[in-house]
Amino acid sequence: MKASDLFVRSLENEGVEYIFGIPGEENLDFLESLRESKIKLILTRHEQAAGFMAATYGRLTGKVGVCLSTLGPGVTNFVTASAYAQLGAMPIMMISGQKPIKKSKQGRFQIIDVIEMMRPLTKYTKQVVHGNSIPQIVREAVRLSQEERPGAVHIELPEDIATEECSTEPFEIFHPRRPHPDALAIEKAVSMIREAKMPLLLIGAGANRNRISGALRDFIDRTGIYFFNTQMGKGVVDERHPNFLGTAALSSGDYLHYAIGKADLIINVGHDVIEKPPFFMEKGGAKVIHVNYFTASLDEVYFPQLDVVGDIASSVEALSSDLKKLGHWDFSYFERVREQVEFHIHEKNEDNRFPIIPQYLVAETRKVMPDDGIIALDNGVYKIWFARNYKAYCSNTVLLDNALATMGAGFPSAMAAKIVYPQKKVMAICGDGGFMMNSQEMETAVRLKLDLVILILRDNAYGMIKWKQTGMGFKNFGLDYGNPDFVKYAEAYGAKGHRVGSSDQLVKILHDCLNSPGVHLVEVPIDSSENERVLIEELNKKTSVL
Ligand SMILES: Cc1ncc(C[n+]2csc(CCOP(=O)(O)OP(=O)(O)O)c2C)c(N)n1
Repeated sequence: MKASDLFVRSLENEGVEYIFGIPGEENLDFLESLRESKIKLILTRHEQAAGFMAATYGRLTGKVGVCLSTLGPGVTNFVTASAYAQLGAMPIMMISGQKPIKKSKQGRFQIIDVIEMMRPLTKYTKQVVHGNSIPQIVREAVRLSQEERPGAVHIELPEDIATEECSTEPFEIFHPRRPHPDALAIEKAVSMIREAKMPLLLIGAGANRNRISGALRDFIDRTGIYFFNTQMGKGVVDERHPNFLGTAALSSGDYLHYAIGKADLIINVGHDVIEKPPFFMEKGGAKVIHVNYFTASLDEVYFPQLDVVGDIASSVEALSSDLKKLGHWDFSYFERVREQVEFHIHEKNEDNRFPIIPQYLVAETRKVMPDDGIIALDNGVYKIWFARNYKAYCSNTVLLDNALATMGAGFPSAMAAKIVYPQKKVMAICGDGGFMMNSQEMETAVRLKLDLVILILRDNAYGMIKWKQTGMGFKNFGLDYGNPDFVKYAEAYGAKGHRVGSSDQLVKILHDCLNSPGVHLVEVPIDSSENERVLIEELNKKTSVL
């Protein structure tokens, strides 16, 4: 069998359904093999977007998302997506082409050392030098990308190797069971939880996996323990639960941090240090139990006293079976914090001034999204508002990047979400800055006939940085820009463009767009004054509230 056919067969063997990307001439044998395969090629307009889409496919399915590029300039465009997947724990395989390695007549034209470039951004990066090693390399790459903690892998297939005749076969795949946590670690955790007076549960990104939601919900209901989450742990347990305290969108100083400050034990399920810290540990402060697939990596603000390592769902189930509500636990303070959080989050939901304010935007978006509808956020100041104020009801219904925190991923990840879940409503929510970083994918979305809404929050500036600039007492400089006419921009791609001209139009426009076919781009002007008023002034002077 030809090596490129063997490569594609090996991917089929792994259950790969899609390959996102842009081929170059070095991939033409691979492309020809793909033509005959049941794997679907999703051609994009930029490799970075293909990488974000593959990573989101991996994030949502737990199975490796695959993307393809040519050598040199194609694969350098994967760099940000690789970092995004690697930090955010999303299984992704990048395949890139290369000039012939045995005999080349092209000097160093387009050649950079891709393997070395990828090394710090991946769990595994390998050049194929013999066609017969393809099954082993693909299996190893998939195993590593999907194994906890998931991440990025890269394989380079040179042009001449792609044409070699091979005599090997794809491996048979056996899925290993994840190890149970150690019984002594569980015993120790149970006694720490029993001895605590005000234990609190934190749910982080790593808990956003199958099976864990139910186990955590059961733990909360059995013990009555209150919980909060990180931005990437949103929705693992329904945030309408009466014991939910809020999302730590900021690292300190929010209303929720009163509760964290009073807790004497935090049971941290699935958070690791790649996310912006949800709270800062202090010497002599609350103890932390780290429940994860791996031990905690330590830093100055995170140094747990106990690791419970193993399959997270099994760990949580084991803790639940040894615990119940205890009389000496006192959650009355947490209940008061919860009331404050709820009050402040909903305080301005009805304030319909125009341009709209973030609180109103979040509340109206929640109204139109079904329980299992997915919002995919880009990076900008609105991300804090959505993390803080938008209640997620189900796992993976708020896709945001609190790890690399890159701009440009919101729209491609919404496209991938729609491909994975065609029956669900999906909305990308982007700043005008972040949207324009991958807006060329409008063509891809229209070509794929995706039913998708893209909400663009227009403030004609890199607002998040402007907000910080003001906060630091600097003068306005270097952050304002112009924008295209977004309605015409959408129409130029064959999509539908809408402009929100008053606050009360917002819900109707979003609702209509979500319920009619095609790609809809909705532009809404946003008032940034609440960023300063709430996130700086109000939070700085709230000390007397509790
Ligand atoms: C690729 C990338 N470049 C730069 C940044 C730094 N950055 C973070 S938010 C932001 C501004 C985002 O502007 P916009 O998308 O318009 O959203 P807004 O904050 O205005 O709501 C910038 C430049 C980043 N996170 N990622």
